[in-house]
Amino acid sequence: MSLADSLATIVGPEHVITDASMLASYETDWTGRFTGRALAAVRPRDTADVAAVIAQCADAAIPVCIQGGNTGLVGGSVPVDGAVLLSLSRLDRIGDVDTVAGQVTVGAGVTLARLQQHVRPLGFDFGVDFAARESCTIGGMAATNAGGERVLRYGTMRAQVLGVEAVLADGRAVSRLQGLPKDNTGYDVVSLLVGAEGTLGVLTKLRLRLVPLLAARAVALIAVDDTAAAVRLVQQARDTLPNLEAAELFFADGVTLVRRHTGLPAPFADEHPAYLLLECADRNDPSENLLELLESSADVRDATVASDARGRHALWLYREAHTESINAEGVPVKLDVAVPLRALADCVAKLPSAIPTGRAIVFGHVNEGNLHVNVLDARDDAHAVTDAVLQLVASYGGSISAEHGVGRAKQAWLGLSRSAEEIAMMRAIKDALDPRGLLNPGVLLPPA
Ligand code: 2HG
Ligand code: ZN
Repeated sequence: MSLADSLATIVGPEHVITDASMLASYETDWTGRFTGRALAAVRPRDTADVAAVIAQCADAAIPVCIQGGNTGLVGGSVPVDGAVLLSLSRLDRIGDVDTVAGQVTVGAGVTLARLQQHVRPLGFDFGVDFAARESCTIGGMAATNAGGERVLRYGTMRAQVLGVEAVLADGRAVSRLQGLPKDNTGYDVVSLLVGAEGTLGVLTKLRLRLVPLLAARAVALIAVDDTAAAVRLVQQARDTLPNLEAAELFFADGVTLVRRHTGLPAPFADEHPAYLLLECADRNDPSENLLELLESSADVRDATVASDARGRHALWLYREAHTESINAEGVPVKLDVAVPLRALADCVAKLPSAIPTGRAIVFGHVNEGNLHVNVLDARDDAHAVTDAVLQLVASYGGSISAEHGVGRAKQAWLGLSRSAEEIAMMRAIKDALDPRGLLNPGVLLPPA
């Protein structure tokens, strides 16, 4: 029996896809930059299915590449040639909200938007949010330790995931879903699997911490002179606004692309070099404190504040439409990096002259010094552009990946952010848990 046939006995023939035209959507990433030819795409329904599929592939020594919403930006969600592509989209069950603990257990294939719809009517919210919410899955978000727009207040996925169920490279399942906030009983296997980019195990279920739903919100879009002014304002906002939730930075060239793609009007009568978006959230309308901040700061060139849902959404669009508006111009080289906040303005100023070719559109999450450097017209020079940006970031003691992961795109540069000793430690862990290198080969670490 072929591997595809034996996988069909586990998940049903309709969930083993081998037809080239139907495989295509699993084989290329969201940006269109990364692609690979899978032996088959397999769509298991639950942890037991995943365990059986992994065991079967291990028997046949066929690598397995794992895919959630396929919204990743570092080539970690597409297959390598000849691998089985394991799509987790059918693991989409959401448990009842544990209102006593403020927690919920969800399948890895649940999208962020569905989780939000599930918990919000009960007065809860999820601490991580970002623009790909309709498609990205909780499993993929955990595997990459995604961050997004609320890290300032709630931290990254590692701070939200209290437990996991996962299948290891040999098909054994581990389950740790109790969600105890205090639990000092040895190695933190949950945190190890979160952010491991599917190289140590397949996350199938997640126990999540929920946060209170704060429906009273105010968003300010603020025109500033430059990155340094934005950083000063964010520092002031952090010091004076306990309900500050998001601080996003973008620039005039990004707004031009967003307006071209979306048809949005100019945000202000005059064009400004840089824009800062601040959001506060609380139980009562936080606009007043936000307005006080704007009045007291010497860095505000112009500003507009919205507290109604429609107005807030309109302001957020200038920021959240960046990704699709840039993609509408061509396939960008996408580099998600972080530098210490003190170095952010300097790094942004140096970026245009640091890249050997192309046009860099920059935006990001300012409080974490997290920049999304999207370089257009540089696809043929992706390696040189990547090298230039990552070297610049490393020269500030920054990270080559702030929130998207290392994937295949940045694996060769891992040594810029991690010491040889740390990489050896990671390799030892990988070798212990996946000695034949069958899970997500080439992601994070070079193939064994
Ligand atoms: C965001 O912050 C995402 O919107 C995507 O992390 C960033 O498209 C990007 O480069
Ligand atoms: Zn981001």
